[in-house]
Amino acid sequence: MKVALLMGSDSDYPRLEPCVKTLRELELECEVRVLSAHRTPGPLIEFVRAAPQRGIGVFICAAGGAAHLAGVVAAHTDRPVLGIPMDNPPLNGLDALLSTVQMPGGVPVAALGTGPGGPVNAALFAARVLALEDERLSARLAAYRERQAESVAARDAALQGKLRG
Ligand code: RP5
Repeated sequence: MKVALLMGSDSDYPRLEPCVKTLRELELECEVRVLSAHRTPGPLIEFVRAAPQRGIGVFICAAGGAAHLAGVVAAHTDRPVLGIPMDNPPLNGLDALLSTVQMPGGVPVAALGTGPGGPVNAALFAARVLALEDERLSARLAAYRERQAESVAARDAALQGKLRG
């Protein structure tokens, strides 16, 4: 199955590149679109309604400010929806975080953190959902985790070397 990464504006994209990179690293196919809950509500809903026919299993929705993208998508699908609150000024993401996380009961959105961890974790979370029905993806996730642990161990060894002078 595929992932859809939707964003409210192309101005969000530079901070979402780590999400795309992580999805690619896990060999997950992804449709990446600029679709806004406020500026293009009609095309957004058309996209969401047609998405299952194209094999989209999980939606990742990134938006800043009054971030309604994930909530509107969740209102039009039964597939899992992950929300990335973008850390835009002047409130630096607190506005988007609250808009994304405070959904009414009955319309679930899984909110990621604001800041650089959110886009990467959204990709990994989407992969974990799809890996429930995909053993090869599950193995790729295990390998990703292994590489991550090796990288931390290498950085620890480098730090120990530096501290010894
Ligand atoms: C949101 O408004 C977008 O997700 C973006 O984070 C923010 C600002 O959009 P632009 O004015 O840069 O297009 O809907």
